[in-house]
Amino acid sequence: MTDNANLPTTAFLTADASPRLVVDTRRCRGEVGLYGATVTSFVPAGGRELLFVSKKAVHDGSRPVRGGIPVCFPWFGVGFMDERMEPLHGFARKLPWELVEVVDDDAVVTSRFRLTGRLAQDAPGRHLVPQAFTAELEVRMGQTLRLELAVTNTDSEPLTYEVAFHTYFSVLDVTACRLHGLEGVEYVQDGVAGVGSRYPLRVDGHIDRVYDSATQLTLDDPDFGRRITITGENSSHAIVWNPGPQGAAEMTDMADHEWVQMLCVETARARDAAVMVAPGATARVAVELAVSELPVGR
Ligand code: TA6
Repeated sequence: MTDNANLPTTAFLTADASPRLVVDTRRCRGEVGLYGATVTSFVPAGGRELLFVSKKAVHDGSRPVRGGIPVCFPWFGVGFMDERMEPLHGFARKLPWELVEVVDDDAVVTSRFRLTGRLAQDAPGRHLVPQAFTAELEVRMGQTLRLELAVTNTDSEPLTYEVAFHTYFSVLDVTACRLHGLEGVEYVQDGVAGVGSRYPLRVDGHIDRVYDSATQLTLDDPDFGRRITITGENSSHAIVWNPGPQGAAEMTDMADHEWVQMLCVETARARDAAVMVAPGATARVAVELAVSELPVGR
């Protein structure tokens, strides 16, 4: 669907080189780029932007946008096989998805984006996951933001895949934030195992940890006075990533100082918990992001 005539009045497609679905209702405003089906903005009514997008992000479809919520699929990072799978984070975030439908039920605008194995046939890395599939990303924008990836195995062979919602949260100063829910939880960083301390996580530089966690997390940002609640469904891991000053300086699509303004808290189904779907079956993984006022004193 690329025709604005079929959209509700609360949504429209931009007609520029990087087409985006823009949703504007009394509950929220948001944007989803068709390239990678990447949510790049979500602003709940009366609130501020939830998602970080770098000022140096590239929006011409030549590479994933540095920010928003790229969908890592059909693998996360270097993948679930023993050898390194390329490209990093799978091919889905580097392909245009089809917009299937947009429905406004008054409280929530639901948009659906589709990527099939056929659309991905020429993508680098496709041979690593060669099965026929249909992936459908449902984006629900209301008072909260909910993403669900439903993958149907349309092949005669079983399908194994990983998925991560690689969410970049916008924060005023990451060093003042606290991430709750990973206390005492096991993680791996650079191949080395560790365990979260008994205190909420503070980030003051580079971090790249894959936590063995499927529980609800909360990110408290005292400077913005807000709490973000991150609820995964059918997920297995939480990834916390910030490039730190040196990492940001090395990236061409992130400004040097911007590491302070973002924190990735990713919701994934990955590694030993990769999804296995039988022929004809569908599997779903989802995340819901809700914003509330930070209780006084936190
Ligand atoms: O999910 C964390 C991570 O895998 C980091 O290791 C870091 O490289 C980040 O993702 C961003 O990856 P990208 O390919 O978008 O530069």
